[in-house]
Amino acid sequence: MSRFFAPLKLKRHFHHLKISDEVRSALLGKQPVVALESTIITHGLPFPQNLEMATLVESQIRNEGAIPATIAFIDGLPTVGLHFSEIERLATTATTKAINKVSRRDVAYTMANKLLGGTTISSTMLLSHMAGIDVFATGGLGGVHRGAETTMDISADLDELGRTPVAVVCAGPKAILDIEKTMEYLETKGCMVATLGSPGTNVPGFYFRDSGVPSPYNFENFSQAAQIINAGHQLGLQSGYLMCVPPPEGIALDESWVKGIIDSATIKANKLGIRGKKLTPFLLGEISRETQGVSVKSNVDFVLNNARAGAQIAIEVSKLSR
Ligand code: PSU
Ligand code: MN
Repeated sequence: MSRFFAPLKLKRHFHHLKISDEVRSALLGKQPVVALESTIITHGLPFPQNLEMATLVESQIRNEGAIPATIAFIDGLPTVGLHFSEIERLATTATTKAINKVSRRDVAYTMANKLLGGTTISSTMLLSHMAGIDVFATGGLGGVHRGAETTMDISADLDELGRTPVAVVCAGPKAILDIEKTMEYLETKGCMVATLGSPGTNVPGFYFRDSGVPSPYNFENFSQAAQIINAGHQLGLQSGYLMCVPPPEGIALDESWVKGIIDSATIKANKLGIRGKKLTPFLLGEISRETQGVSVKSNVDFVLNNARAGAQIAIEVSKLSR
């Protein structure tokens, strides 16, 4: 059902993607598929934790009964469903920095110049939609940066959520951001936002369970999440869905400890003049250093937790669209 409304012209682009045999046959057989991004491998986590995470998240999705599709640019080729050797190449090349961080604006350049590229949430959504994948799981969302009223630094993730009908399952916007402004911007762009939990549960703020910012909507189980996505698909709505999953008590970080670290990292970035696509990786690196790797461990745990939710949502969506 969902593909019925996809614009016909996408069919042409489908042939320019390299889709693995496993993912292709899962999609043709209407089996649940969960897309995964690769910027978190190339720019979000250090080696070897990036490789560990990328492997664990795929097995997590398989264990839940869905098919994982990690997405990246391999020598310029938009590739959906990476093989282990390709994931390994991304993870190890990340340390040499010879790899592009690809949001929507970087896509054409990366292809034309045959670059190796990690896909952010924005370009992963774009390629997922072209391939016909409805659900995508990751760690934390990009958003409106603090001080955006002067820098205008607003992640391309948000505009993509306004224009591409893919559901992103994550632990909320990162706490390094201005979460209130991020929610305002998503409303303007027309992105549906819902948080797992009883009515009134706030949006989580990756690394914390509760950002203090209200969630426009809530869902209490994965079937409810799938019904929202399915309703949008049936109408042919071309905007995205943000499904927030608060990290469980045991894996969320202590707010009073990490807040100070985030504040000093932000001040340091300003002092050093770090802007644009370098800012998020810089902040994540600083937090990892200052927490002695604790933030990296929770980042991995969040991705795994979201992958479980993403797989369950994909399973429910596939039941509805059969
Ligand atoms: N979440 C993480 N680590 C990351 C990212 C998200 O825990 O590295 C990446 C995602 O790929 C997201 C990107 O799309 O950061 C946003 O970057 P920017 O703020 O430059 O738009
Ligand atoms: Mn930015």
